[in-house]
Amino acid sequence: ERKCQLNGLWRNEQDSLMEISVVRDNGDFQGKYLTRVTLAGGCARASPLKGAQQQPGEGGWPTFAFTVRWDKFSNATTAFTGQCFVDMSGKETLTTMWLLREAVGSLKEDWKATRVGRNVFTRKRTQKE
Ligand code: B9F
Repeated sequence: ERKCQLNGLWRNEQDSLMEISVVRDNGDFQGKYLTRVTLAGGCARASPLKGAQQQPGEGGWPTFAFTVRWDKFSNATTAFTGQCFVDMSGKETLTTMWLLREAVGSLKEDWKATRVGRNVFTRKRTQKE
């Protein structure tokens, strides 16, 4: 049963795509993230993603966290945390919140370095079993 396994292609409400290609037995995963929105202008490029998912167990739907390094843009990083849900029809939804950390030049600018938000992901394509 692959429900709430994070492998595959996901899209959020901002039209960003995330492809999770490797999920290890211990829950560690990696993939790439293509953001549709950027604050830098220019075309979107794939950025590396790494995370960890709790093992699906008795405690309800699993939680997870991952980071995206915006290495094509700058040395900014986003950390996401979220949970996977499955509805009656079997549709999976990932609800997340994120912190985007921008590199600033000095401690005096630290106050403005972090943005916060929410993203909801659904599967773009179902995976073949
Ligand atoms: O626009 C960001 C960025 C990093 C350095 C220059 C530009 C990179 C893309 C972030 C995408 C965010 C949203 N996309 C999505 O799917 S991550 C959370 C949202 N969910 C200047 C410095 C830091 C930001 C702007 Fe930049």
